[in-house]
Amino acid sequence: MTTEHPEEERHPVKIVAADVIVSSPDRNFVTLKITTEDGVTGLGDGTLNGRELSVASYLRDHVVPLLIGRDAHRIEDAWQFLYRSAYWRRGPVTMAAIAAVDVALWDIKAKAAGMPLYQLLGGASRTGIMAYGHASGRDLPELFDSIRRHLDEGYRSIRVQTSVPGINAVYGVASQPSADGRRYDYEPAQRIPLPAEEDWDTRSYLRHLPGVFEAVRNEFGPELPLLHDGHHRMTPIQAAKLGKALEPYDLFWLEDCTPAENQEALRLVRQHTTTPLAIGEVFNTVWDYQTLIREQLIDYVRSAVTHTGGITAMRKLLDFAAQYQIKSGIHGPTDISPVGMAAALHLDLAIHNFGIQEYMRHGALTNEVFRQSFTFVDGYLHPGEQPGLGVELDEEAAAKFPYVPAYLPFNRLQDGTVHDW
Ligand code: EZ4
Ligand code: CO
Repeated sequence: MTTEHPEEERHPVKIVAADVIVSSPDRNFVTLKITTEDGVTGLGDGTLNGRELSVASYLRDHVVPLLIGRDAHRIEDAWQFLYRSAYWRRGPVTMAAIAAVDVALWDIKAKAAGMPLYQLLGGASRTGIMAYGHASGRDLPELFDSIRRHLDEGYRSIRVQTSVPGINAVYGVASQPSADGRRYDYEPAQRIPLPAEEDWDTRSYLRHLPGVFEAVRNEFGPELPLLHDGHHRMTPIQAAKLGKALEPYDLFWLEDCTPAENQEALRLVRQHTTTPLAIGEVFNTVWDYQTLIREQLIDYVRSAVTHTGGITAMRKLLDFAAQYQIKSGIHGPTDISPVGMAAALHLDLAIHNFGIQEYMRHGALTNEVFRQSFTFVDGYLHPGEQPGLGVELDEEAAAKFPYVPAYLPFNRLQDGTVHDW
């Protein structure tokens, strides 16, 4: 038996630099690059759509000074230190900043091990990651074309969003006019100085949507997994009514049917419908799911690695969910950078309770700034076999695209009342 503490034999690998890079190729991204004394670098994503500079400041002004000199390999300790030592816990800005650090440290650890990150998370539990794409249309012919295009691209699961008669601008519809002249769909943040005002009427939406799903099922048959995003707009009883009305069309999930910071609302929805429920893209900790998971009020966890404290926190959240047969549906819009997306893919591949992964393609400029190793073949994603996350940041390219103010839209009802967007 040795009397020496093994800790004394292991040399820490010190963090010598942490740089916050804000770049706006097709949209704004906040990237953290951590460098160790032996020259290994890791990337983390801290992008928070429409509030990017708050995370950049949180990192630059308050987190980077705490990182210098720390041991890059003590990831759990860094996570707990950043979460607990701030005293002020949770919130999207804080948790995106912690996520950026956490993912960058996992990238470093996996590079140091010479392995793709998923290997450190237990290795692959499957051969590929089922992705869903976003089809949309202002009317049925346009929607059908969009679904066909996605099927041609290889997608095997499709989210369906549609315009609603009497409403001018509805979330998720690619071809409707956008205030900044760009394609409007999954890139709803617009590069304009004030948030665009959109209109909403839940009764019109509830009347229109079941007919659209009926038409889609008639056209594309019973097998294709179909998803829909309610984007937080319904009351519990409205959501219950929609879930019931959609039951004949066998949805894979109905997402964000209510603004779920009131977790108990889902109890009411659940009593009325067997349509599977997905929630949580705006959540940022496991606590936001406590009632939802324990009482089995949802079927899919929608958190993003980028907004929920990184790999470390997501792993715990998804392991908790697994005890209740609740699966992952990790948020993957374009406002998650390729770095955040890669982190999600490594986790998707490793966890047992994988459900589905949202996948929207980034623009060409984004792919110039972030060089990626993931693949998308026949509807399945794979993070690739490069050591670490498999993403490299071209800092020269990033510097060509300075931050551009951009805001998500907001909703008003017909009488002028601000509504959930
Ligand atoms: O509107 O990420 O399911 N996906 C979504 C996204 C969100 C954006 C907001 O930044 O709801 O498109
Ligand atoms: Co959503």
